[in-house]
Amino acid sequence: MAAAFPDIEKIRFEGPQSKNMLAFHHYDENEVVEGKPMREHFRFAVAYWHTFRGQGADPFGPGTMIRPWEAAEDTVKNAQDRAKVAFEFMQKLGVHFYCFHDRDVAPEGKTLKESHKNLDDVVKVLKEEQERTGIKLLWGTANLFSNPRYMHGAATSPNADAFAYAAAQVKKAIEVTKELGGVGYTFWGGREGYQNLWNTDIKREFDHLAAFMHMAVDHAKAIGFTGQFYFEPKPKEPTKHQYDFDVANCINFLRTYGLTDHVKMNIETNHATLAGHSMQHEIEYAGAQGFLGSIDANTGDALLGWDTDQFPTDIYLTTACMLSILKYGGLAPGGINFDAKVRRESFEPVDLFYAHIGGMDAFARGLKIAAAIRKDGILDKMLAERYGSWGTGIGASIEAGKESFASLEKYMLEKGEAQANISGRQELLENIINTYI
Ligand code: XUL
Ligand code: CO
Repeated sequence: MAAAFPDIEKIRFEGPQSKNMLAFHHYDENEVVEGKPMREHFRFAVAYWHTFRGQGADPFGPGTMIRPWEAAEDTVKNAQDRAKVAFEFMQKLGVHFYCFHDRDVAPEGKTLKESHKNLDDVVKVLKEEQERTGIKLLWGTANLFSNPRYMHGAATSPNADAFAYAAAQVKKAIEVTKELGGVGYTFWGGREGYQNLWNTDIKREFDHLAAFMHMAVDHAKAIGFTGQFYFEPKPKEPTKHQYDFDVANCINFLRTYGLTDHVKMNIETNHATLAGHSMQHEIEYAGAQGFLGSIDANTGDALLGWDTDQFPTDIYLTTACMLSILKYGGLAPGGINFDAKVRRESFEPVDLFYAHIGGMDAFARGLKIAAAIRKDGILDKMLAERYGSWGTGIGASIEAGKESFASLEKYMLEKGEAQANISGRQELLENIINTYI
């Protein structure tokens, strides 16, 4: 097969002064930060669905993308050729992981049997390409939302046959993820939610979703798949209300249904903002509760209300992400998957390179800035001061579990008034962060 990107050489690190925009200015995969090379901090992954299947269609018009390797018909042969294009792209970009849905990599057949076979035929090529390049699968997943059979949901469909079909699809998706040595498997509940409460039995749907995830965990055990499961929160789109609303909501679901030993969070930036949170909030919430797994890196547009999945270029955002990720000990075996698409007007193949290079450079800068902030210890120092009252005296005694309402009433009756508060210093802190950016 002829090269798909013949004019593009391997993307190299050239440093901040370089004017070459097909080079990294900040991402040097071998640069060691906090004792680890950048490539290990990030474990960047390309999202097969956006980068190799995104056509740029929107509700107002069809796709615009020029992708010379695409044939008129979605055949297994074309899917196999596309897989080779994907690996050429990832190798030239210098990314070491990718993620896919079953239906991104291989066409859905007329029957489940045919779909399984199509998938196996493409997985064969993916495996060869992985061996040839050393690129690995960060996580696999199943598309349980495109086919009309899933119009009411998959694991939460009122139609038991839709549930059964989804189970068969996920069984196969976990098996091919294992076959490819995938280090994770993600659940994103494409249509697991509701549009209307008058026709919805919420309790039953939650029970079904939990039963479905338990079946996945059981099957993984049965076949010896030891990868990490992830649950990816998103509050809305396509349904009005998704059951996997945000990190807090997902953790509550996992706890309620006894799934906490098996599933961590895969947190996506644009989903966080759709939920009215920042990405930093979501990472912190997951990290604080021991559920930080992996992230889907992208960004929304502050002026548009929907899931635009743009590539992240905002250094302030990546700095906040990396500060929290470093704080909780990193992402491995998870990573940073660019669940992001080039915009409809960026229709040439080279735009795929610019997009990923920009995202990787933005995270590299975020990492370096976060490491510098941590090295100076300024945030830690201010936190220690703010919580100083818990280090000694009554605070230390409460934290040690030695106090009660009665003892605290006695303490306060004797003391008379709480000690004076200290300033929150938000403006100072924001200014300090800006001195590093
Ligand atoms: C959808 C989304 C998905 C998941 C994988 O918004 O983020 O692509 O990441 O199913
Ligand atoms: Co995602």
